[in-house]
Order: sequence, then structure tokens, then C-alpha cells
Amino acid sequence: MELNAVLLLVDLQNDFCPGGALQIPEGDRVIGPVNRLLRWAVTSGLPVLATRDWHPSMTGHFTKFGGIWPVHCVQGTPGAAFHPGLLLPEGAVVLSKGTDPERDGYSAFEAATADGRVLRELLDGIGAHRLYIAGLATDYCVRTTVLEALREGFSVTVLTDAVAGVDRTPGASARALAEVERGGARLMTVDDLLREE
Ligand code: VGL
Ligand code: ZN
Repeated sequence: MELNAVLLLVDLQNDFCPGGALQIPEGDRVIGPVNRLLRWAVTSGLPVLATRDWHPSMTGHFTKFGGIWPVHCVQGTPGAAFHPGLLLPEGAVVLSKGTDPERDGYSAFEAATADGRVLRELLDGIGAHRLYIAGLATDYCVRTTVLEALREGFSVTVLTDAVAGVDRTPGASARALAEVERGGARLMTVDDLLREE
């Protein structure tokens, strides 16, 4: 395992899982692989950062205010809570994104802790060079986050069985993975990663 790496989990929330307001058909399929990643991270001493989509009730992100999404992940609602099966370890740092009503807030680099620390600040504080990324949705927040991380000079590994996508247009998630790979991200399964360590 590389030193100076972090596990970054993106938006593993009820509203993105079956039964949620913006359900990803198999959103909850990633919970098992993500929990294996979490055990690995804790054992290896990797810091765990978890973003959550955390919208105000009125935001241009929602269809009724001109956006493209149904109402989802409204701050403090059950749909915005992390999936109950997600075993976030003690010490995991939670960052909220999508809080600005004028922005979609897809990138985890727009996320901040309750006391106002942004992702970049935390990564710099840790001295992180590599980000292991998993979560939802492959074709939106995961894609945007990975592309921004690559632009910012981080090495990125995406765990392909620990991400799932919205696929508003068929194949969008597969295209997003191909795009981030072309951009320099490493794609692997959780099994590949745990075998390698
Ligand atoms: C997301 C659509 C709308 C995401 C957030 O987390 O990928 N997708 N809001
Ligand atoms: Zn959202």
C-alpha cells in the first residue's frame, strides 16, 4: 500500500439506493465491497473521508428550480443519511457537498466539513498523493471528482465494483470509467486491490 493515500467515499446515501428519491438501480450493491475497503483502510491506517450530497430544499439542482434532478438528499432528511449498512469507522471525516443553491456540487472538491475545512485542505494536511475512490454515482459525482483529482495532480485508483451509476443515458457509467482511465486513473476491483496489498 502506498503511503500518503486516503480512501474517499462518495455519496453512499439512502436517496441513491433502491427505494430512494434518486435511486441507482443497484446502488446498494456497492455497500459490501465498500465495507471491505473500509476494513482494509482501517487495518492499513488509511484516513477515511466520506462525502455526502447535502442540498438545501430550494436549489437550482432540482427539476422544480430549473435543474435536472428530482428532490433528493435534502439536508437532515432520512434520504440524505448514509446507507444503514455502511460501516463508517470512528474517525472517518464527513464532508458535505451540494450546499450552494447555485451549484450542482458534483465534485468532492466542493465538499467541506461542518467546521469549514474543504477536501483539498484535508488532503494537503494528510500529505496525500493517492486517492482510492468508491461510491455513487459513477457518471456524476465519482466522475467529476476523479477528473478534478487528476487535474490537481493526485494519483487516483477507482474501485470498479464499489461504484454504481445513474445511467440517465444508457452506457454513461461505462463511458465515465473509460474516460477517467484515459485521463490517468487506475481501475481495479476490490479483490485486485486486497490481493495486491
Ligand atoms: C449525484 C446526481 C445528483 C451524485 C448527486 O452523487 O453523483 N448525482 N446529485
Ligand atoms: Zn445532488
